[in-house]
Amino acid sequence: MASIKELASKGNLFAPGHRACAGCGGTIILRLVAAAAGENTVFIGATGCMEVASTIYPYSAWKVPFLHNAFENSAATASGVESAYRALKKKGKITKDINIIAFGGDGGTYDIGLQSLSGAMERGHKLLYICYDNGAYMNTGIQRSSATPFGANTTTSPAGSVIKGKTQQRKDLSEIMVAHNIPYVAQASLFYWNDLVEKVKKALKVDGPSFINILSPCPLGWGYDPSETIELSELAVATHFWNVYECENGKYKVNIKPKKEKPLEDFLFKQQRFKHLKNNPEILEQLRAFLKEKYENLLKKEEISAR
Ligand SMILES: Cc1ncc(C[n+]2csc(CCOP(=O)(O)OP(=O)(O)O)c2C)c(N)n1
Ligand code: SF4
Ligand SMILES: [Mg+2]
Repeated sequence: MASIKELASKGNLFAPGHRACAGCGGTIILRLVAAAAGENTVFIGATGCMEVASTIYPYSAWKVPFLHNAFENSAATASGVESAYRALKKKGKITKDINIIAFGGDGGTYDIGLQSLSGAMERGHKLLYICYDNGAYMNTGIQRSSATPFGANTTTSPAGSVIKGKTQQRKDLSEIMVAHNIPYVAQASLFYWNDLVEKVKKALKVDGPSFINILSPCPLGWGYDPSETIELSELAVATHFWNVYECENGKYKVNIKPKKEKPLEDFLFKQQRFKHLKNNPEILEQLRAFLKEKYENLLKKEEISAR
């Protein structure tokens, strides 16, 4: 298990002074991922808040090599980096082991970069792809994505008299990644930082592609006080809004099974984006049923894996 001391000894490979909002979950994720991976790492970032806020020319928050990408192609670029690295290693021009980590937000991963991600995973490149999922296109003003939860208010799924927030349930990208038959797929939450760090280390050791989806609270887009990012990361798991699990070579393990389950409302009503659901119980119940089924299905898959 990782210790705080061990992580702190790595220094900040993702440095402070970037332009993200106070309390941004994405920056905490990147800092933890960078600390877990260490300095022999190349990061490849799709456009989105984490790229825009960390690399405003001529500044960079990255103390390791970072490749800026368009929205669509972070995984494609990472595939190229990995192929070049493999060739140079074969020729003896590179001797050290290097981690290749591509990342993107939910817009850049669930939607716009899905084709290049799918290709990279199917071709079997040895790289880790991290999705920081804040549930909307935050950088351009909170537009809905296929990761936006059912019922959430965004600027393109506005809660009003016509619709009551997003009218579709979220796409399950982690399960789409499992369907690629890659060696390692996981979901993580910031609150369980140790689990997150261990997952990054495990993913980087795998001989092939790996994917980790991390819930990324966003004070601006979710509408909550920046001091509550970590609390929301815990509540998301305790209410089964977000499940912390892994699928290693097709075998499922639910890493966090909350001892004290909490009502979904505890998570939802700390956020402005769900406040209209107080007056729309039928939408809340549809969301609750969807989440309940997801968690129960995961437990079933875990049980089958153990047989
Ligand atoms: C092809 C393309 N379309 C639109 C944009 C504008 N754009 C830049 S960042 C962004 C939102 C990114 O959303 P997401 O990937 O979820 O990351 P977040 O901003 O939420 O961190 C958009 C729409 C772009 N850069 N390229
Ligand atoms: S809008 Fe959200 S994701 Fe973007 S920097 Fe601010 S808190 Fe982070
Ligand atoms: Mg987003």
